[in-house]
Amino acid sequence: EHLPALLCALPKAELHIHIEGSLEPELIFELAQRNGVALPYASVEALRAAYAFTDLQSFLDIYYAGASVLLHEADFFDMAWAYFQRAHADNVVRAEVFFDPQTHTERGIPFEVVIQGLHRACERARTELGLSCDLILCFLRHLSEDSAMATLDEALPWQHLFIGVGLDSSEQGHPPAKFARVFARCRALGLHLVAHAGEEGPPAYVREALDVLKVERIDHGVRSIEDPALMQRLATEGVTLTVCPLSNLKLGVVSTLAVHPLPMLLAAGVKVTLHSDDPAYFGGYMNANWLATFEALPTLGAAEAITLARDSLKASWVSEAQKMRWL
Ligand code: ES4
Ligand code: ZN
Repeated sequence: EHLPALLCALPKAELHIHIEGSLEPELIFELAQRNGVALPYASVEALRAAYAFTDLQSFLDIYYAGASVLLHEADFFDMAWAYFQRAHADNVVRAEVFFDPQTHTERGIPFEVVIQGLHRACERARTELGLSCDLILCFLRHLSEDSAMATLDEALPWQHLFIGVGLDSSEQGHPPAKFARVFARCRALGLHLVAHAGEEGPPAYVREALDVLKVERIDHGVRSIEDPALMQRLATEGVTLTVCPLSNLKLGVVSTLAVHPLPMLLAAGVKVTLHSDDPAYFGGYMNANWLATFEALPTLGAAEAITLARDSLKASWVSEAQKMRWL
C-alpha cells in the first residue's frame, strides 16, 4: 500500500491552523511552571484526559483555558516554533497561521508581545526550515464588533507582520454580518479575508461570509452540503473550503470519518483542502488528518490526494511566482 507514503510525502499548504490550538499538554505544563501559573490539573495525563469535548463550545472553553499559560514573547515563540517543526516534518511547505489576539489582550498581554513572538518564530521557520509562512489575525466572533475594531486599531502598527484577517470562535448566534464594518475596513487596508462558516452554523452563514464579508476562502464550510444551490455557487466561483476532518470528528460535526462529506464536495466540483485546525486537541497534525481521512474514505485515492495537495498550494496567499515554482 503506497497511498499512506504518498499522503505524507506530498508538499502541502496548511491553511487552517489556530496556533493556540497547537499548544500541546506538555508545553502547557512547561509554560505554567516557567510562568508560575497554577493549573487545575495535576499532570499532563490529567489535562489530556480533560479533552473530552462534545461540540465547539465545550472545546473552546478548554482551548481558551490552555492559552492562559502564554504570558511572554518567548512563550508565543516557543509555541509557534514547536508547530513549525511539526509542520515541516509533515512536508508542509507553506503555513498560513491563525492567531487570536483578543484571547491574550483581554488577559492584559500586550498585542505586540503576541505578534513579536509569533513573528520571530516565522522568521526562524523561513530561514532554518525553508518553510514559507505568514500570520492571519482572527477576530473572536463571540465578542462585539467594537472589540474587533479596537483590536484592528491595536494591530495597525504591526500590519506588515500579518497578511490577512479571519473570524473564529463560537459560530451559532454570531453570523458573519455582525462583522461587516470591520471586514470592510480590513478589505480597504488590502488585507486578505477569510472566515469560519458552516462548521456548526447553517449554510446561510457561508453565503453571508461571501456576500457581506467578501472573504476569499471559507474555513470548514462543510454544512454547505445541505444547500444544493450554494454547492453550485461554490463550484462555479471556485471558492476553496479549508476542511479539517479530525476537528469535524472530535467536535461531533460528523459522527465518523466514513460519513464525512468530503467525497460529495469533491464530486460536486467544490474546491476543498485538508487541514489540522487545532492539532494538539483533535489528535493530529497535517499528515494524521490526511492518513485518517483516506483510511476512512476508500473512494479517495492517489489522484484525489494529488489534487488536494495542489489545490492547497493554489488556494494559498503566496506570490504567483512562488506558486509557479511549486506547481
Ligand atoms: C476553532 Cl474548530 C474551531 N472553530 C471555531 N473557532 C475556533 N478557534 C479555534 N478552533
Ligand atoms: Zn478553525
